[in-house]
Amino acid sequence: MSTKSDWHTRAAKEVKGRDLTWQTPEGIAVQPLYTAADAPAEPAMPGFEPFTRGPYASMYTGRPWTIRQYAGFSTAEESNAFYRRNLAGGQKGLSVAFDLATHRGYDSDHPRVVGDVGKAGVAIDTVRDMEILFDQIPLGEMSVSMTMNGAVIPVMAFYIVAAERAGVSQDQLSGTIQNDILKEFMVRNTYIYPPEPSMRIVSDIIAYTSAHMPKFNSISISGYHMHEAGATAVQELAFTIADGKEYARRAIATGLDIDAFAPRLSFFWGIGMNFFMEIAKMRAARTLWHEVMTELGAQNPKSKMLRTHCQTSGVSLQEQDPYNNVVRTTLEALSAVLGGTQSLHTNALDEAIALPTDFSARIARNTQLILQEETGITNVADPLGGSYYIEALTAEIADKARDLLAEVEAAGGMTRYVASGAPKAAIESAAAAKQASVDRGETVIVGVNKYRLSEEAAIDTLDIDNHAVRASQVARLEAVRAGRDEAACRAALDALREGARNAPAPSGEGVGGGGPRNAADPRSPLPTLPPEGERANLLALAIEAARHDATLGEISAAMEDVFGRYDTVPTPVKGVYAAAYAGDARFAQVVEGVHAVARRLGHAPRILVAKMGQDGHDRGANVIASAFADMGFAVLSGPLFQTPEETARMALDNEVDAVGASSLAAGHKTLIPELIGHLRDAGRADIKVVAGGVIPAQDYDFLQKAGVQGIYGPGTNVVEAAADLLRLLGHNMPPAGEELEAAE
Ligand code: MLC
Ligand code: 5AD
Repeated sequence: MSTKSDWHTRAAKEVKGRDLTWQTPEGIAVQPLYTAADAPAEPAMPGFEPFTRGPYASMYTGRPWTIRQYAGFSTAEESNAFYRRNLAGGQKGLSVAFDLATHRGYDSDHPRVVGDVGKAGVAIDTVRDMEILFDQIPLGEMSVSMTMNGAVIPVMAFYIVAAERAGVSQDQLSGTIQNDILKEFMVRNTYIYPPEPSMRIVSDIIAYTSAHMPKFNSISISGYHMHEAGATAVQELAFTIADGKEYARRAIATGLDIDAFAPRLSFFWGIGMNFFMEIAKMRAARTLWHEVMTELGAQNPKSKMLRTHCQTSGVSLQEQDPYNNVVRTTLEALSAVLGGTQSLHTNALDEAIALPTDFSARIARNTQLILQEETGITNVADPLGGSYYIEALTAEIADKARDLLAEVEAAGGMTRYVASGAPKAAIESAAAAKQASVDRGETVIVGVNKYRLSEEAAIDTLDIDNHAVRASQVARLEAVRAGRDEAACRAALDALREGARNAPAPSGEGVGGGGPRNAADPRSPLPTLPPEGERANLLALAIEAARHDATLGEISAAMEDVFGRYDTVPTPVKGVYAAAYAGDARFAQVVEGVHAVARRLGHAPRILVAKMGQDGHDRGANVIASAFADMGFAVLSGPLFQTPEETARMALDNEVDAVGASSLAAGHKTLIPELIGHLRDAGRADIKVVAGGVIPAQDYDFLQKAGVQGIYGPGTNVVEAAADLLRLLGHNMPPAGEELEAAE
């Protein structure tokens, strides 16, 4: 019989001794062949502890995963109609995407959210909106996921009261609330309050649902957004499990019995293109969660059983040659399914450009229906169990994540680790390294950095008229306010404010706008909450306010009066991009160009990387800021959530030469022209304004007419974007490769 050593000899001959080891971004050296000697002992059966092979014994042979497409846009009426069309087309569970105004606790009539209402999700201001959103959808039967973290208290309250008005009591409601605030401070950025009161809110929701809503998952502990921000699989895995451990500890500290709430903790993974790694990640996660919950004293096996939702990766999808995205999503979905997911969202092919249309949503949904109903994949539980490679990779990724988990423990747990800024910086470094690898062509993306089409065909995309959405929301807000018992509503809001006061003493962490970075002393003791029975439950109080038709903005503001609102200023990582480009001629040429412009201006060209509106997607902005700084620009990173006027003021005060506006939440047509208007009014039309992010080609003309001088969509090479900016700043920058060829 042939041995592994025989194989090595033969393979080495075939490839003339070339090293076939694959070094992954996780630091795993993947071998070109795995055998029984590499795989750990046979794992336990699916449905048995530690659940590596899946939470349920029968897995998809008993019940396939839930096809749960995340969606929401415009008004409650329009989203409701979209949901009902999707359910008729074969979708099985609902998942609500709220707009960014709602996420950040603002009513649609608030002046800070003019560009955001109805854009990246549905606008919800009152219980009335929530009733319309679920009109004719039987909430006692349909499981509903709501992605809400910042404004989680009013949104849960609205959901419970809307169901109540439809005759469905809260104990019948099944579904999931995301309620995962720690990752918001790390990557997703839709927090409202500082970390400590935010953690109290998480605990209050766990306490409330475990007492009153036995079928409702109190949290969706999410790695997805870390994945999307550029985290490696090990970072996503370790930080997410560590977040889960932190939430469980907090809940225990308020006096809850672990087995009373842990069976309703759920997870959420991002699934990218590294096919086997993603499967191994999901299996390793179940193994590790079992370990963590055992360590915390859980007795009930259901407390130790990790159940998860997955979403295929948004960042892996491209604007160029967009039908390729159907293929990418199919592979990612297959990976999630072979990893044993309980629920799945498949992204639409127009992801890199806009929200899904009916057409693109249908293809995305059908991708799952075809996997479930045409391939036979659902007929065997954990079909990859026992694969030498999968089992070895599962063990290795789990080991690496254990090391990182130990680091988090040494730092005092995840709240403190997040406060130190360390995990955010680690993820940003991984993101910058990944971008450099794509820009250098080492990581191939078909149709983007290889096999690029000379001409792209346009596809139809969804455009939302946010002025019209805002007008209809404002009208409904006024009607609701006019029709309520004002005194009762005020009294309920006052009670909520009082309840918020009954909170742990602030530890000083970031209160007053400090930001989580370097704020907390990792050795300071955990703040002590009064036990659950002795303190007001914020969700219970908010339900009372919602019954009296208090709005989302009012409920959020009542708590903000006590907790304050939290701000952060990004501090991009340094040196990662330059290191990846060491010795690269084009990079050196751009650096030289920056020096030339600096000599002419008398200072390094100054650029403000700006985020306006409630769009907290900052991966792109951070990568740009980090890479441009490495190329010699003087980069100023603006705070998140600025109004156009605030951004203009910052540009003027700092005398920048250019503003780069990063937009990923569809606010660009409102916010960027406004910014340009403010610069012009100040007599500084000479400051160049460029835009980057998710901007559909059909908006280019509009933006250019408004004065935008460069637009850089997904798939832009960052070094070339810098070269382009140098051209705008008057430098005679040759196109890529030109001067180099001349020199050869
Ligand atoms: C399942 N069941 C079975 C079975 N499989 N019973 C017998 N045999 C089998 N093989 C039972 C379960 O026990 C359960 O009942 C019921 O069927 C449903 O199964 P489930 O596994 O709980 O699935 P589901 O209800 O879909 O719940 C999945 C979940 C949940 C636990 C992961 O948390 C969830 O739906 N999450 C979705 C989160 C989401 O959509 N997030 C979107 C984020 S988008 P019982 O009685 O035990 O309950 C985002 C993007 C952004 O965040 O904006 O940034
Ligand atoms: N509708 C559908 N999908 C959405 N996503 C975000 N908002 C919506 C929405 N309103 C998806 C995209 C994005 C990820 C975070 O969730 O795929 O990348």
